[in-house]
Amino acid sequence: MALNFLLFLRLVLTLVSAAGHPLDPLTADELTRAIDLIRASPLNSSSSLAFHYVGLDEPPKPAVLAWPRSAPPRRAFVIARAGGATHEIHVDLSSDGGGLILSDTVYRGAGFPTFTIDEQVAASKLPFQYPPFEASVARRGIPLSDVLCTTFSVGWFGGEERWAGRRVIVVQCFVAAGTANFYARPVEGVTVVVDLDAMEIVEYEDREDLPVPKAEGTEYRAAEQRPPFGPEPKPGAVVQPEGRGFQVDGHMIRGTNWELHLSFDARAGAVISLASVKDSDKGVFRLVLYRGHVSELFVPYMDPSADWYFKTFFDAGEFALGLLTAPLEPFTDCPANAVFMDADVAGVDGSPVRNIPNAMCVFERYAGDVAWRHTEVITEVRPEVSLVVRSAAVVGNYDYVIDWEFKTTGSIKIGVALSGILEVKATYYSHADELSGDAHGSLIAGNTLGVYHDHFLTFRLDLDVDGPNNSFVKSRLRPVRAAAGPRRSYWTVEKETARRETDGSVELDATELMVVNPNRRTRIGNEVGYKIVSHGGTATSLLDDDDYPQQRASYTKRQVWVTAYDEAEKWAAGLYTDQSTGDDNLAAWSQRNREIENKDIVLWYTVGIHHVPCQEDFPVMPAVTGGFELRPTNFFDRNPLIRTRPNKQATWPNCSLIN
Ligand SMILES: *[C@@H]1O[C@H](CO)[C@@H](O)[C@H](O)[C@H]1NC(C)=O
Ligand SMILES: *[C@@H]1O[C@H](CO)[C@@H](O)[C@H](O)[C@H]1NC(C)=O
Ligand SMILES: *[C@@H]1O[C@H](CO)[C@@H](O)[C@H](O)[C@H]1NC(C)=O
Ligand SMILES: [Cu+2]
Repeated sequence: MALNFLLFLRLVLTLVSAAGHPLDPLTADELTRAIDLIRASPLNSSSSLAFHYVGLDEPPKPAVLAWPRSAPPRRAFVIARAGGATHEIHVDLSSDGGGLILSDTVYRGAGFPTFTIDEQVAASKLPFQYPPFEASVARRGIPLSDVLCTTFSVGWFGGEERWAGRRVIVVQCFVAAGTANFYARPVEGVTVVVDLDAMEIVEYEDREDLPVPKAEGTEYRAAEQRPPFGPEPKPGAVVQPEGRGFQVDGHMIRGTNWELHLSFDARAGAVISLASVKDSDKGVFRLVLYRGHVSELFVPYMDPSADWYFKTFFDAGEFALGLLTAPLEPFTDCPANAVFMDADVAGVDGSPVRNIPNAMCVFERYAGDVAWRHTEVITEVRPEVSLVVRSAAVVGNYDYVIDWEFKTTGSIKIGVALSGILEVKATYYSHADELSGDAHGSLIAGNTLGVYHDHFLTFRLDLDVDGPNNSFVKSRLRPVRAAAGPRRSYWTVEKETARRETDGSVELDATELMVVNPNRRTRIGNEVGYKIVSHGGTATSLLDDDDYPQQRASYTKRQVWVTAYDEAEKWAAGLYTDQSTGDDNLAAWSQRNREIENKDIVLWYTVGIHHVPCQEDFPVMPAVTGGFELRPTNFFDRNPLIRTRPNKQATWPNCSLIN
């Protein structure tokens, strides 16, 4: 009987799990059903119905944690524009083949949803039927067929803009002739403002005939390079003769000592959930990160002139990092031992669904590094091996490679590598000596300025260290004057637990920052926790607090914020980021000053990079990296790798490369 019951139970569990994990992204079929339902609703009567976001309506945490005993209904959250209004629509997808619109509310607050790719493409084509633009291009002696235009968000500057209240985008253009690198050849001085709802040009400016930078030296394609060539590293590949150390089961990844759920969102890109680490001493998996993803990417440029002042981009909230995720190249973007995963996103006017092949890769990193070692007569060394989830978003000119690395030591390391092409400005100058003191950029090629700017990449990390109720502890190192003995000074540690959100935002300094679970202790009584370790990229914004872009991204004055968990607070610059005013951002939420001690809390970490461009960044930028680590601190009772055996001598394949 008992055996039969267990078999029955297993069957039930299998059936439930076959239906997928509650945090799985919407499938192509679910995306289509959500869109079709809205198309079949009265909203379809608006000829302008467009889908700006379609994604999983994330089930409440208790429902996710109750899975697979019970499964929450599958729901979609949709942001659509129809008849000039922004609609927030919740759709139930749980009934087979059908579905139901649960609610449809019009959003009337500040800001607009992320742009669709369709409307950006349509806007960037408008100048080509606009005679003043054709005249500007002709006056510069450029054939119109050589010109290519792209879109730039317009920002928000106090609501006094001529287009205030309307959804507009700026179109600027480049010369695509003679190079694959059109970003290096701006048609400087020409700014086109397009009303996206009316899809028409509402403003046009041609300020000055600056020279278009030459195509020479802008090529980065291997086939276009001429000798002498650069360094040519020998080919190499990571080989795992006994196979991979992790399994992929739907969206669950089970690695050497980590289990996690890997999802994908049109706005955030890769989303990590339920990351749990194996405690070999206790023989159990322990939850660390309930959910983590990129929340916002703020990139303000430092040129206040008429053509450039508005360039203060929110790449996640305005352009959607998931939509801009690029397929990863096997063997170069990811090592030979990687597994690739696709992602589905809603197509532009909702149909068809677009599949991004190789949107994410998962691999084990064997970099030949040491996890721990000691040599004393005997020699003991353990290799560092980690499980990496990688994706890359290409936001126009810039490429952002984002890595989530889960180490056998229990650390989670989050890294970002910035590459791609600088946003450049044409200038009359061709020599650095001609530049004035306040040029807003560096001369990086003839007639080409690399404009100063920042990158602020904010991560939302809902840490649930051994359970949802956590605290944020700041350990200050305080220098002390010695009262007695030969020493005159030393330092000691003063711990302070943040009680409310005002204590939860900090600038990184000598303080050790930890998220602990005060309800769980190690055998010898320390609170279990994870500390934050910075790995470069700790810049904070230097803009004045009353500057408009800074009001919108006011949270970039501090690297670390801790807030009370609220499922509505996911996007650091607000849900509606295009033309946002800063009234719905991380800093504003924090001002509510909720209690954060022994509560479900969310950690926000911003990787910040001030970028003073240099010649090596041209014509394409060698990756600049930054990141941070969440490192177990009194989480395990001892070094979790103590019983890890050293790598045994593997039977390597007979590989002709060796000879
Ligand atoms: C929605 O409207 C379009 C025209 O705007 C029409 O072609 C289409 O059939 C409509 N779809 C539904 C499901 O009513
Ligand atoms: C977390 O704390 C809240 C009170 O703030 C309490 O109601 C809840 O039971 C706690 N949850 C756990 C899992 O300890
Ligand atoms: C590799 O294989 C070739 C033939 O397949 C053999 O001649 C050679 O001895 C092998 N080398 C090693 C190192 O096993
Ligand atoms: Cu940069």
